[in-house]
Amino acid sequence: NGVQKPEPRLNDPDTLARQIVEKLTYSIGKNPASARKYDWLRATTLAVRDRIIDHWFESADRFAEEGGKRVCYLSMEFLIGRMLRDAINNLGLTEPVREALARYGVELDMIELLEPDAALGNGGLGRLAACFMESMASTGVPGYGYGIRYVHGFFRQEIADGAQVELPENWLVHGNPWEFERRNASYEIGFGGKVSMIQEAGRPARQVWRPAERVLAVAYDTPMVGWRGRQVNTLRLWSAQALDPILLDAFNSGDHIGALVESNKAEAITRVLYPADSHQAGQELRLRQEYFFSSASLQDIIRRHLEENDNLSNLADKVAIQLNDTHPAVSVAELMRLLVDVHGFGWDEAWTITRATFSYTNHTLLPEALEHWPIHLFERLLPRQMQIIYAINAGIIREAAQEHGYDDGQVAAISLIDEGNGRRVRMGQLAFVGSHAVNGVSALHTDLMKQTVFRDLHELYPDRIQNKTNGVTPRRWLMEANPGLTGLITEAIGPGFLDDIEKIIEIDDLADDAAFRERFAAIKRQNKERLANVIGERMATSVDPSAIFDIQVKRIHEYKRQFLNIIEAIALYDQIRSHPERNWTPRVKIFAGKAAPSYVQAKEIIHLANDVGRVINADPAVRDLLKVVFIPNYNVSLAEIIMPAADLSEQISTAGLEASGTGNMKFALNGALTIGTLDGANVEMLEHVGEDNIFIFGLTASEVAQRRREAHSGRSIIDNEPMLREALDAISSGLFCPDSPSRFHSLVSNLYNNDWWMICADFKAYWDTQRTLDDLYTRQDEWQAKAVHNTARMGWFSSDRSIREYARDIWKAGPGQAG
Ligand code: 26W
Repeated sequence: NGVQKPEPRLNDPDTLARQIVEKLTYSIGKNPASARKYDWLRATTLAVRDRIIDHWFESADRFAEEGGKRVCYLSMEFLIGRMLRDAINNLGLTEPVREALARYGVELDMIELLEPDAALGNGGLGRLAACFMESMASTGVPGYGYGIRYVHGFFRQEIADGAQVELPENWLVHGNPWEFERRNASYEIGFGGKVSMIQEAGRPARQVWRPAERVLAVAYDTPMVGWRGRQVNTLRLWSAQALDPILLDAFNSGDHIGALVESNKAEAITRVLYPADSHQAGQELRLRQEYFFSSASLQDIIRRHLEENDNLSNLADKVAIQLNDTHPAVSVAELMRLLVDVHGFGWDEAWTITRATFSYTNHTLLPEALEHWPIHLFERLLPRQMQIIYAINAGIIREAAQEHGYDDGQVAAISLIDEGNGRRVRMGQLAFVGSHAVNGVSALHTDLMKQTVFRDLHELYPDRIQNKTNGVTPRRWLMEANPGLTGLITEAIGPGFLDDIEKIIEIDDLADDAAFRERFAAIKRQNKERLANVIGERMATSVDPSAIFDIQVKRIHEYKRQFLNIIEAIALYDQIRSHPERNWTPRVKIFAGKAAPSYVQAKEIIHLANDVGRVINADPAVRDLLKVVFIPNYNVSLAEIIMPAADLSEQISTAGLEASGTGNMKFALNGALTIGTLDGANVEMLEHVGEDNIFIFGLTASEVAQRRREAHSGRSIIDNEPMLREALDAISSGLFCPDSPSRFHSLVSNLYNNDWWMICADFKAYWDTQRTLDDLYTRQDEWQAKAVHNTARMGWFSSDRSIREYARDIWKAGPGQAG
C-alpha cells in the first residue's frame, strides 16, 4: 500500500546501546557523561517503546485485516504497577538491555526502581484487570481496555505513630512516556438537563436528551505488550476536559477565577481514584466518573464499528463488552440510549443487541459493597438513562409475571429498583439483565451468587450465571518477580513452561530430588534476604531470614481477618514468654495493606499491628523467636518483592466472603505454603495442590451462614479458650498502647458481642494449624517438597487460562473462534 515499513530492529546489546544513547542525546538533551539515573530510565523507556510501537501497528493491521471479533474490557480500575520490566521481559530484551546499560555503568535493576507505579486501582479487581490485559495480549485475544486516566492514583500510605496517614499520589508529575494522547478520539459527555419528546414529519416520535452540562472525554492510549511481543493491545484511558477551558465572557469582564470554574469542575471527574473497595461511596462525583467513562467507551466502540460496518445491527458479532463489576453498569442504559435515540433502532432490536454485546463479572457479595444509586440523584444527573432503566425494568417484570407467574414479592426481588431503601437503582440487577453471561470469579463464589444476591434472577434466567476462576499472569508474578526460580525451573525442564505455564507441572517429581529441593530452598532464602533488606532499610527493623516468613498482604478489611492473625501473634508472644524452654520455631509475621480512609475498624487494625510489633520486637524475652512487622505503602512493586519471599501465605478470610483472592495464587506459584480457609479460590487451590500441600482450617461457608442465623457470639468461646482470652485481655489492658489504653476497646468488644467475622469461632483451629506448620518447618525436607509441589501445581491459576475460558464461553472471540 506504499506505506514504508520500518526496518526491523535488532535486539543485540550494541544496537540497543546505540539507540538508548540516541534517545538520551536527542530526546532528553543529555550526554552519557552528564545523564542522571532518571535520564537513563527515560532514554531506555523511549528506546524500548519504539520497538513496542512497531508491534502495536502490526497487531492493529492484523485485526483490521482479519475483521474478527474484538473484546472491550470496561473497568474503573487498572492496577498495572511498573511497565518497563514487564515490557522488556515480554519482548525478550531483558539481558540485552541490561548489557547495553552496563556499558555505561548503569544498572538496569536500579533505574527500573525509579519508574512510578501506575496505581489506577484499589486491589484485587484492579490488579485482575491488569493481569487480564497482559494475558489477552499474550494469548492473542484482540482486547481493548477502557478505563479512567486518574491524575492521582491510589493514595500513598505512611505510618505515623502506628496509624495510617494518606498522602496524595502523583504518578504523572514527571510525565508518562507510556501514554499517547489521542486528540482525534474525543467525545462529548452530557450530564443533567431535560428529556423531551420530539415529533418530526414522517418519523416516529422520539426522546431527545438535552444535557445541561457537557464535558469532553479525551483518550490516552497505552500499549500492552504480550508475551514474546507477538501482540500488542491497547489500554485506552479517558481524561475529562472542559469544552470551553476558559469562559471568555467572564474572563474579559474581569472574573478570572469564575472563568475557570467550568474547567475545574470538568477536570475533577478524572482527578482522583476513589480509595474504597468495600463500601459504596454514594457520591455524585463517583456516579459522574462511572457514566463518563462508560459513555466515552461506548461512543468510541460505536464509532469504530461504523467505520468498518454499514450499521450497528451486527454489533454483537464484532464486539464483546465485559463489565468489570457494576462500576460500568450504566453502560447498559447508555448503549440502549445510543441505539434507540441516536441511531434510530426500535426498542426490542436494541435490547437484543445490548444483551448479546454485554457480559458482567461480579467480584463481591458483601452487601455494603453492592452499588445502588438514589433515584433522585440518578434522575438529576442522567434523566434519559433513568427513563430507560424504568423501561428495561418494566419489560423484565412483564416477562416474569406473564411468562413465569411471579407474584408481587418475587417481582420486588428481581426489580431493578429497590423500593425499600428510599428508592434506589440496583446496579447489579441492571448489569445482570443487560448481559447474556454473568460470571463469578471462583467456583465457590459463583455458587454463592446463585444462592444469595442473584438467587431470584438466577431462577428466572438459569443459564446466565457461569464460573470463571481468576488467574494471575506468570510473566509478572513468576518470571519478573522471581528470576532465580525461573532460572532454576528452566534448567530443570527447559523453557517450554514459559510459553505454556501448565508445563510447570514437570518439576513436580523433583520434589523428591534432594539436590533440586536444596536449590529451590536456596532461591527462597535469597528472596527472603532481599525482603529482609527492604524491611531493614524502610523500617529499621532487623529480621532473620532463617525464620518462617509468614505473610499477609492485601487490603485491610474485617472479613480478611488480619485481626485474627494479630491475635494469634499476641497469643504466641504470650506462650513464648510463659514457656521459654519450649522449642519454638522462629517466625516473622509480615503485614502490609491499605485501609479505606473512612473505614475506622480497618484503620484500628493497622494501628494494632504496628503497636503490637513495637512491643514484641523490642522485648528481649522473645529472643527474636517472633517479630511482627507492618510494611507501609503496599503496592504492586512491593508485592513483586514480597511474593517470592514468603514461606507461608495467609489466606484466612471468613469463609464465604472472599470472592476469589489472587494473592493466594501469586504466593503459591512462588513456592509458599498456604494457611487458609475454604474460601474463594483457596477451594480450587486445594484441589490442585492436594490436601497434603495446603493447610486448611476453620468453618466452611455454610457453617458461617448457619452460625450467623443462630446469632453466634464470641463470649462463650473466649471464656473457654484461655489463650484467646489472655490475648484479648492483653489488648484491652493497654499493653500495646500505654499512651491510650482504650484505643482498641471497641475492636475487642465486637468479638465478645457478636463475633460477626468468626474470629473467636476460628481461633483455636487457626492456632493449632499454625503449630503444625511450626513443626513442619523444622523438617525442611518435607516443607521444601511441599513448596515444590505448590509451584509445580499452580499452572492452572494462570490468567492465560482464565482468558481462554472467557474467550471460549463468553466472548466467542480470539484464536480459534469464529467471527
Ligand atoms: C463501590 C465500591 C467498591 C469498589 C470496588 C466495591 C467493590 C469493589 C471491588 C469489587 C472489590 C474487589 O476488588 N474485589 C476483589 O476482586 C478480586 C478479583 O476478582 C477477588 O480476587 C477478590 O476476592 C475480591 O475481593
